[in-house]
Amino acid sequence: MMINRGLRKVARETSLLKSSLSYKWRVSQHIKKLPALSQINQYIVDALRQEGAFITSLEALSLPMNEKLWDAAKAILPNNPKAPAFEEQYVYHVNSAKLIENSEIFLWGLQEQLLDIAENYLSVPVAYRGLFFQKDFANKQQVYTRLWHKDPEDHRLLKIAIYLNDVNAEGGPFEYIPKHFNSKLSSIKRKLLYSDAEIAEVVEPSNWASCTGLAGTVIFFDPHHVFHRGKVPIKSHRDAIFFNYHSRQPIKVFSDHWNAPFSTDELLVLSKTLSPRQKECVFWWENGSESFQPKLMLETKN
Ligand SMILES: O=C(O)CCC(=O)C(=O)O
Repeated sequence: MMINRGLRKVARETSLLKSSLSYKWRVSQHIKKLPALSQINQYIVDALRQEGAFITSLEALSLPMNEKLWDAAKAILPNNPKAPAFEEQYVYHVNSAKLIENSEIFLWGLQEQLLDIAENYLSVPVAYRGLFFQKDFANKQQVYTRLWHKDPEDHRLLKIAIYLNDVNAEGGPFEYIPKHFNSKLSSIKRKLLYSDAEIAEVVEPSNWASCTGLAGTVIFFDPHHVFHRGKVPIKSHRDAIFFNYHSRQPIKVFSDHWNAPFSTDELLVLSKTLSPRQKECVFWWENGSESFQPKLMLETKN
């Protein structure tokens, strides 16, 4: 038993090391091809590198598709359930059919400016993993992504969260521990999820960053490099969209949502009007005649 566990650990660490060397090689090959950034976009990338996150708003970003995104979100929100369907349900995800009817939301995440930010931050060609449009219920369940964690999928990840309603301290804000605390946090025993008490032993709660904000708040963050969680909403629910990006050869992806949440056929429908660059981001695992087979992790519960 002990020997098997030891062998599995060595195999895991060897595979991670190989993936890390491959990532470094791909970065060195791509560095000269990175798109130029405007000053504000460079500022976002720098903040992601230093702090692990950057908070702004749709208004400040002023992206061409903002209005279309907002109209599409407004068409979906009234049809979301008012209450959880079963006692333990803490989050509801809008299904792919509704997202295809309102395809502007998927397309918002593929705007050139966002792909430029993602490509510069990841330093390699981008995989666009789609989005989760979700409602987090105020039902006091402190489970899964409401506990502190780091996402394991790739060496660098980018998520962009948009709040669709006002989110105060009791409405389930996204929270993270700024990156410079990582050295202190490296002392805690490695596992997937941590309680408030376990994190508070190492980093005082006054240092936790709580992203409260009005509807239209946008948060760029790297969930691989910062501990983060959705704080349990106590008084009101939270409506939000999370867009996801990583490299085209991630370490591993969750088996239940590696197309997040679309099938390949649905992605084909959504991609009809896309540019070649955008298509490559969507069908990231295809590379000419070669295709990358992502390693799959067990299903998540969210
Ligand atoms: O719900 C939240 O605010 C946290 C989401 C999260 O953990 C993630 O997207 O990795």
